Amino acid sequence: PEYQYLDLLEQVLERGDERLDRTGVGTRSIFGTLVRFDLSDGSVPILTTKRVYWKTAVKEMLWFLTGGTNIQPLVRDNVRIWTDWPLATYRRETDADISQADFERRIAEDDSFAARWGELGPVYGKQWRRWMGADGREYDQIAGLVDTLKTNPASRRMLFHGWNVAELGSMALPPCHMVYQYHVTSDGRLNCLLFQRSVDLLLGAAFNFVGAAALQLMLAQQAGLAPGELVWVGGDVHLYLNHLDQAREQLTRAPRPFPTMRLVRRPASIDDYRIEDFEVSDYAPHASIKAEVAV
Ligand code: THF
Repeated sequence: PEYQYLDLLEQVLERGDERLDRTGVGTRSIFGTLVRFDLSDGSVPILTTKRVYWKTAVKEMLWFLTGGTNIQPLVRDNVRIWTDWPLATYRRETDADISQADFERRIAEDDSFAARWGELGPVYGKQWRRWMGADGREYDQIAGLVDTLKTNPASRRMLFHGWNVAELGSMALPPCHMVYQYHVTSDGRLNCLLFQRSVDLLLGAAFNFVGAAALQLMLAQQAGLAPGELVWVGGDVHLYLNHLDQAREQLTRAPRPFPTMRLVRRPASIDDYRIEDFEVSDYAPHASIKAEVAV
């Protein structure tokens, strides 16, 4: 189960270096960590020491794959984890005193409002599917990856990257989970190594594990492979100072076995997956843990 994750929580609590961060909330952080999850038995790292809304995390991953960078489709699908950043911009620039619910309603219902205020800039989806090259052409890193997985699985160049230096300034937030590298074993297992430069260990990490695992299942299915290991590497791994009590609470809970995730259908391409294609079984988590996200 999730002992490696719980060990990280404990390390950050016990010996994390405390300082003020970009958001003004303050963090305790450690630097340079690695966690391995074995997906070969069908299990996926959906944490059990609190309830994780895994469908939200999978929907987020599917949204990345569409190449979208506007929160409108997320909000219409009841995914609210990206609202805070556009909402903060809207409040700052218009001086409006609008609630999150009212802002989300306008984003969902009013296309021109969404076009103006729901845009995150050239974040994940743009870089993954339409990376603008110096030659003026757009590069689809995901299609390239699927093609290489099928045609040259021994390649050491199977990766995609979100850190487009020239475009960082126009992103609402530079990518946190930024490089995904893949590796195929001689017996046909697909391994993934994800490098994440910045890790909100209480809130974000749980989502990032699920998103990466879901993507690994989709890629494996498309390439006719079986899922192998998910190796997750964290750079600045931190707990926000307003998450310390929640982390302590989570550490009191005994982890349970990870659930399994199965794809119920084999879509024609990596672009054709829907949330209904994902089936999770034997998920028996502890109660959810509430925490504020730092913006
Ligand atoms: N910024 C910060 N500070 N933390 C992050 O985890 C984070 N992300 C994305 C971008 N910036 C970040 C946004 N992802 C939640 C989960 C993921 C997020 C943002 C917020 C969250 O609030 N989760 C709650 C509620 C879930 C729900 O409402 O469905 C939870 O209990 O898990 C990391 O990529």
